[in-house]
Amino acid sequence: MAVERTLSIIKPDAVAKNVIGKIYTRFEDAGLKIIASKQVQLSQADAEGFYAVHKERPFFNDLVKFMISGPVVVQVLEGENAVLKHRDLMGATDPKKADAGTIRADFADSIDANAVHGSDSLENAAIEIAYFFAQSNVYSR
Ligand code: RTP
Ligand code: MG
Repeated sequence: MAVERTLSIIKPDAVAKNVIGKIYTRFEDAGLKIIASKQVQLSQADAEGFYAVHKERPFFNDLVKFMISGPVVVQVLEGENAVLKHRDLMGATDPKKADAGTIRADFADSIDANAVHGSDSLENAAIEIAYFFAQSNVYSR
């Protein structure tokens, strides 16, 4: 299996719940290395740009409003099969449908406030990582 990188965001609801460390521990326990990280308050333009693929979806405005409602923590995770491994750790988009023991089952309240984001493909991971981090701030090891 190939070593991959993926982009993870701890969303405002999970930051407000003070579970950044608990979520980081799940990444590390699964063998994913945090090779870049920052806490940031997204602007409306930042959030709209990041979620541009969802621009035409009915939930777009609420999603942007939620993502700028407080600071987020953004990180690059690196490891074997990182994209899929991270999606598995996150669980289903709707926490009511998420498997027990996943991040969303344990920390998310609703499909809107669902604790975390993760890239859904290797191709999107590269785009999303570049959206948030200069190459010089990603510390592969
Ligand atoms: P994410 O991008 O945040 O990792 O989540 P995802 O891939 O599991 O879900 P996606 O389809 O990419 O949707 C992005 C975010 O929009 C919100 N959403 N709301 N009300 C709805 O039907 C609905 N569908 C999606 C969720 O917060 C989702 O994480
Ligand atoms: Mg998505």
